[in-house]
Amino acid sequence: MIIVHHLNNSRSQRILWFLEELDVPYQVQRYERDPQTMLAPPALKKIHPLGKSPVIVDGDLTLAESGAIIEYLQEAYDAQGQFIPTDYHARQQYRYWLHYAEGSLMPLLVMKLVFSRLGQPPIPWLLRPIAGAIGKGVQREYLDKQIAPHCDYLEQHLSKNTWFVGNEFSAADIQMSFPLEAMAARGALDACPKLRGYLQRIHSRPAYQRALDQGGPYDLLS
Ligand SMILES: N[C@@H](CCC(=O)N[C@@H](CS)C(=O)NCC(=O)O)C(=O)O
Repeated sequence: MIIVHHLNNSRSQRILWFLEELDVPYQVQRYERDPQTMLAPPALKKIHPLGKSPVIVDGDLTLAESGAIIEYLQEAYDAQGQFIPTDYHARQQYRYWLHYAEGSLMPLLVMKLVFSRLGQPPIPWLLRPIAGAIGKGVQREYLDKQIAPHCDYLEQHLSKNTWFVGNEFSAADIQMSFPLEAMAARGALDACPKLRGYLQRIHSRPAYQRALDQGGPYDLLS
């Protein structure tokens, strides 16, 4: 049986969701972030050297990287091709969004998170005011200016498409969900009604709801 090494409030929520969509049996091995550093516990390094989540184990295969896991699960368990487009051009779009989520969007969001925390522990208290000011400056002068065009781009895309690849739900939507949820949680989608509507559509899917029960509290939604 597939084992999902799942970290709370993390990208691995997507893997639980995809497995629920696929209706494939799996077990969840849960890990909790350190409340101070938000890092994963060292135990995850016993599963994969980088100690990040998600990681799945399926028989003799141990696989990390959510995009790679989603591609693998689609290939191995979606015999009917329910979650991948058949049309050639749609298939290239599918590939694009699968990579875009972690390759282009998430690095900016992670940088923003890191710089937003510069004025907080573990930075020594004497340095916090200056570190906090640097963090705000980098966000304002660089990151916010980089992220804004992505919001516009995605909002435009979803004003013409129900799902990321046209009008059919696909595994690319699962991969795109996490950065959009992270953006919504930080108020970055307040001016993006199409993206907020899209998030409502994915949250109302029964498989999404079942995955929440499996993964435990998912505070990105609150
Ligand atoms: N690009 C990787 C990123 C993996 C990653 O950074 N996961 C985060 C959870 S969202 C993590 O494990 N963080 C804990 C840590 O860095 O210790 C993927 O998509 O799987």
